[in-house]
Amino acid sequence: MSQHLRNIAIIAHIDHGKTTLVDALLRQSGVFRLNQEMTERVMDSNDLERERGITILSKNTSIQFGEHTINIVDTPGHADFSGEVERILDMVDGALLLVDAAEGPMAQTRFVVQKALHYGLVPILVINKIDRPDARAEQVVDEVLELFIELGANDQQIDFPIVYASARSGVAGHKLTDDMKNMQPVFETVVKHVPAPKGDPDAPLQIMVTSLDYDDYIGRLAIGRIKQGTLRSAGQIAFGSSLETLKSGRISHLFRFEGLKRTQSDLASVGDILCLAGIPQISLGDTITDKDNPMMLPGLTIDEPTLAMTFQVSDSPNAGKEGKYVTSRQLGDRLRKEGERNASMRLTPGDTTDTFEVCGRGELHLSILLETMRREGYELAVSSPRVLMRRVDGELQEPMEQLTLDVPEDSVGSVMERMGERRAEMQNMTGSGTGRIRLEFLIPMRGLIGFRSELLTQTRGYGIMSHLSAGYGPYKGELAPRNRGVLIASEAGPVTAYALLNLQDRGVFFVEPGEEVYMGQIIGENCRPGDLEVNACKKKAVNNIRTSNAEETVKLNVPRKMSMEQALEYIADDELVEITPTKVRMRKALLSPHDRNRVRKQKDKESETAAAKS
Ligand SMILES: Nc1nc2c(ncn2[C@@H]2O[C@H](COP(=O)(O)OP(=O)(O)OP(=O)(O)O)[C@@H](O)[C@H]2O)c(=O)[nH]1
Ligand SMILES: [Mg+2]
Repeated sequence: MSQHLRNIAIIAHIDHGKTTLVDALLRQSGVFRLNQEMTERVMDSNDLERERGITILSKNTSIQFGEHTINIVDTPGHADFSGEVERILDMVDGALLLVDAAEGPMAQTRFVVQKALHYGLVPILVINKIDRPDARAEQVVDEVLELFIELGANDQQIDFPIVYASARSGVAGHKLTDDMKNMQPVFETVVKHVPAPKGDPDAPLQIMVTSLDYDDYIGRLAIGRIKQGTLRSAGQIAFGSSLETLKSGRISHLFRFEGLKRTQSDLASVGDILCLAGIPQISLGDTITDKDNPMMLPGLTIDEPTLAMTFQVSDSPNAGKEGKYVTSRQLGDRLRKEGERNASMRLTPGDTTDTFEVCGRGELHLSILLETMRREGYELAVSSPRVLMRRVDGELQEPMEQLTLDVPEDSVGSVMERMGERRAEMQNMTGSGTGRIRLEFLIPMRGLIGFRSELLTQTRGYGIMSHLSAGYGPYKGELAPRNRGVLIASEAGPVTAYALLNLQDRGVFFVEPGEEVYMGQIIGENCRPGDLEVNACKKKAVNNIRTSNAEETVKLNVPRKMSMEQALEYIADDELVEITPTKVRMRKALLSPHDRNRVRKQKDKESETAAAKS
């Protein structure tokens, strides 16, 4: 059986078309009956993935090609999920490396190639999007070859097969000039070049748990591949991370992935990728093994979290009005449940019983959790993200990122200036002769927070950025704080057009007439440094001159609407983002001006005494 099995992962930089390629493969393998409608990017199955058009969780599927079964793992391309991709590679023997025919290899391409080489996978290069008018397929092949050489690939690895494709149109060919009709060349190349799984089916069982999932009815699910041995459902097994700590358990359900479904099975052997239920205490990186003759697999490396945020129940005057789950017990339970399946998330109790420290891999990783919770009906407040530093031999170190920017020529100057403020060091600058420049920097992760929206402003929407973890580096010193203060509501009530009109020259507003605000809420950006309290609820005194509300609204500037992510990046240390199922608001952590004054005075005093001492 296993000589007809192929296990592959699809890896690439973000948006190079991985999920679209899986679509085309599924469609052409007859998983869908002819009259069955198939949505686009069917593997991006959760709501958030569909809305954002990105893959967040890797997913398994399998396809029948003649007598061969091809297990496919679609992986996320965003750098925050690199750890997940790395674990997946432990499960496969080959990888389809997708590269956009116009963009060429990008930061994440480099990362996945490095890992694929490290795991000794057989790579197949798929030059995708050859239908793009700006496609430059041949040149991109050379660039990929250079990348392989630079990353130390051996002769055999450099000799990778190449397929040209337009995943969106569902066609591929071995040569650019081929008459392309379908995805057959991709299937053929996989079957021909990727080896069948090796391993002795009669040896003691070994499965490495590479992903976790959760099912409301059967509980925790462990996903992994059989390295050796044979597994029967309802069988007794042992599991754990070392021989000394092995526990015994019983598999209640054994599933395989088939098309888009999980199908129950009662026997599995070498190379099969499985989903197992019945072991609630199992963790990522555990080995599942024979209980009488246990044999361990080397553990997985799981990325350490780099970013922390404080989650707390909302205590604003709005608390409890918009959400379904509002207590700290509900919040704590939800976060603990998340910890069960979200491998790179870590949860610790905060300073008070109402706060929780949530650590994750990056801004996107944490904001996706927040967005998911918000949709489930949670109401909460969160602090701005803090980078987790570490101390090695007395030296303070911080996480660094390798940043690649692709910007129009005329914005290079202003972008470089912003990079300087954010303590980035330029490492490379190349022009493709098309009016766009590629810039590479090494930048502290702190400096990246909030940069995406700034880049879009600086480049009028034409800038592209991607980044990749570059480990830890020495602490780079303080970054300049936000250079503008905020406008804070001094009164509670509905915002009036009259008040906004009179306050317009103070700055930009985040609220519009009619919106309810509360004291201490951040309602705009001051055009000067320093915070300013304003009354945005003031009503017009009754007089003889009549102007209608509508007239005033016309003269108002358009408010700046912030998404949840923009708000998280925007807030300062003494501020919070309040998230409810219907709204995202920003607020001062201390709502009363009196409290804020007291804290400020105390801080001033402390720095005075510190200055006097030194
Ligand atoms: N022109 C063209 N566009 C394509 C092709 N394949 C995919 N796309 C488009 O590229 C975009 C990204 O495609 P996805 O399949 O979501 O890319 P992905 O690699 O799965 O992205 P992540 O999972 O977020 O890393 C979508 O808008 C696709 O429609 C292609 O062959 N030609
Ligand atoms: Mg995808």
